[in-house]
Amino acid sequence: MGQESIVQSPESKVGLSNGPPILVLATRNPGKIVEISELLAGLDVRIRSLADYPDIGEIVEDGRTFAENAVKKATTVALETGELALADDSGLEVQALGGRPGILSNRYAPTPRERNERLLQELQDVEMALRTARFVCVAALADRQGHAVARTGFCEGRIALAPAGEAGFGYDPIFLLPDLGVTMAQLTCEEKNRISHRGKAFCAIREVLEHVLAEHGGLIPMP
Ligand code: ITT
Repeated sequence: MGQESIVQSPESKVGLSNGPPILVLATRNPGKIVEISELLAGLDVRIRSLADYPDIGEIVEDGRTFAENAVKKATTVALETGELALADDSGLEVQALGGRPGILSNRYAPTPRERNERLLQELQDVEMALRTARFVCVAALADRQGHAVARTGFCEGRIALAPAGEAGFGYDPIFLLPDLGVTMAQLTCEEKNRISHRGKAFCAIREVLEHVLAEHGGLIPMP
């Protein structure tokens, strides 16, 4: 992609581009933005999201895996903005459903409430011992040359019999953490980040990001 097609950030447009590097979160999911911002706290970067780049259109998630989709989202946004970009592709795998909804977690039903209702309906005859599930998250970091690195995190649990809790987003109210006896939606953001798939993936990608910022001038070294 040529320089002329780069979508500028608000500060680049008004000549305020000096300062810590910009890191664009390549997501439109507000729940993810809250959690990821907390996971990146203390880094010497200026965090932006796609809300700051309204010219970037929908990125079609046509990969076969979480990793393919995460890398596609991160590289697309890094190339279009000319900045470092960090993407998250994530979802819920339910063992009794052969891993569904998996990479289609966001398209399983039109709204989060309907997705949870559909899942509870599909599992209505499945006993608690067989309601095992895991959240998966792939975090991908891409640089302005389109090179990308990805890290994966998992969180094991079960699908509850009924929703509980108001915090978090998506499937959190029906994702039971058997050791704690609560759903993910009954944890604070800090508690969720300590044990979640996203917390694990972003803790690992944060190490890569720190290295890239300190040693490589914002570029990911080629293997
Ligand atoms: P972006 O692509 O803009 O990041 P998205 O919501 O479309 O946002 P995904 O394609 O990665 O993101 O879909 C992930 C879906 O999986 C998400 O919408 C939720 O339904 C579910 N999900 C992922 N992480 C979750 C979490 O921590 N808690 C609850 N549900 C989660």
